[in-house]
Amino acid sequence: MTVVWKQGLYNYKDPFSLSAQAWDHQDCNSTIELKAVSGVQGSLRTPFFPSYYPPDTNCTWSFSMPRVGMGLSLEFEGYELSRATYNQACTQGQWIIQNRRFCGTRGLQPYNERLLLMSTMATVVMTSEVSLTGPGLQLFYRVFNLSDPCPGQFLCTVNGLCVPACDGIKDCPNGLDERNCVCAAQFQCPEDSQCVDYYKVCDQHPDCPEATDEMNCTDGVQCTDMTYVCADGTCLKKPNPECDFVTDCPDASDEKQCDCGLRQFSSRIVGGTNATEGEWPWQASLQVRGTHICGGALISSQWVVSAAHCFYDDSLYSPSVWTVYLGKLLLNRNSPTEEVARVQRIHLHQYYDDDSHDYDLALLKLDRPASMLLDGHARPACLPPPTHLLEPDLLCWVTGWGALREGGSVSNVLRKVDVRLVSEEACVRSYGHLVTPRMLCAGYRSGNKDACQGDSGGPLVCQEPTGRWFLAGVVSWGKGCGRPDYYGVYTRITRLTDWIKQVISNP
Ligand code: 4AZ
Repeated sequence: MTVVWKQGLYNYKDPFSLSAQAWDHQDCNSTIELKAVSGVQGSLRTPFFPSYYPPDTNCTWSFSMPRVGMGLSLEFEGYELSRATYNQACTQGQWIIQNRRFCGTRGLQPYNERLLLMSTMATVVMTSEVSLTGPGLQLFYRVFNLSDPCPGQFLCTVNGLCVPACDGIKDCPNGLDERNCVCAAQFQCPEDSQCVDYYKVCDQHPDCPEATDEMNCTDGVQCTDMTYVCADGTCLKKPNPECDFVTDCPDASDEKQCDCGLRQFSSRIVGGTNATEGEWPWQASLQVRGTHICGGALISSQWVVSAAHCFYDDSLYSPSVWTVYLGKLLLNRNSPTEEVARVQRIHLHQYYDDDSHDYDLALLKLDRPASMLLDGHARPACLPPPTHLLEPDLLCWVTGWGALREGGSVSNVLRKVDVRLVSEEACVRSYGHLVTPRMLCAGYRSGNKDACQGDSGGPLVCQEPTGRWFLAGVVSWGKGCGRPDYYGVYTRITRLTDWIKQVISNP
């Protein structure tokens, strides 16, 4: 091995040291027998993953399919393939799949390569050029039915992902998942294709001509993106059945883990009013050296969600600089009900993009659990499942210590303001394509009521008829504060629930 050091454009003043270590060669060739089941069957990794793959890597993976009529889906995270022209060099890895050459590129989105196979064999080769290395790559594989690749969903051919269809959110970059919908974000009566609002389904009041919206409400139905999935896989037609004090799932899983979203007493926000003690028990103040920087929301005894952009600065991406206050009302006064915790770990969403604010979500693990005793003032908001319906016009609340007007300073007392959820269509009318499926808009066309600087990372919560509060969004961005025609933009929690659950369950 030869190592050459050259002085580049910059004058490095600091000396450096170089250490070298010999590694055993890691083999990465294998043959994989797939089964005819749904779900991820395994993963492929470049040698030394998650470390960089070595130069001159050459991995060949051979798959044998369970039968003809099945396709193979290769699922990448933050890496995508595109067909390579015949003389194109691939600087971030070259792939040869079924004799077609692809170049991989790192990005900030998920991507599936779907192989439509004629035979029961498939080979996937990954190579890197003799002198090039790169961050370790991992992909998950599964088989799919060629005749129904995305059961109950829509196949987005741009990126190979299965996305929710006709739910009012353009998940596919070309928007085809929301085209040709008989009912957009509404229930379709099977008898005459009339459209009915989802909240009118299974509400014991017939709306479809033959009352089909009230049928099968206590049985399992075909799963779609609008149906709640019980732990045993049964899907329910009744909207938002989770934690509503009625057992709906055969295994009762819809009423498990429901210690959330309730206040314990029975009984920079623009245009809002002062909050009262204990009114928003999930609200957190995230502080650095005694200064409030961002809001957060408690979702379990040891986890707070906030916005990724609060931690993006190098000096702030360090758990030790942060202090988390729970049960606080006034910033300048210690309250007997408040709890203080330090941060053990900061997880930023791996696809967070500082330019677009896409995937603006962070999870903070506290160094100790919040007490959440009956007299403690810290209580978690409910985390909505991905199928939780939040319809446009729903009245929700945003809270925080942020500025009272654009350009103002933070508030000393916690403030609250009501905002209405806004359809993606209306939000795109004000912001154009700056709005992604991971964003949710709320506010009013006339402006005035809004979140502002300092509210970032704080909760947007919506109350279910049962009285429980669910976390719908996290304050993310917006053009100014309270301006007419510019809504507040929030991170859409239901699109990131799976990520949150995955981080929390993998300590
Ligand atoms: C901010 O600068 C900010 N009006 C947060 C929310 C909004 C605007 C700015 C929404 O943190």
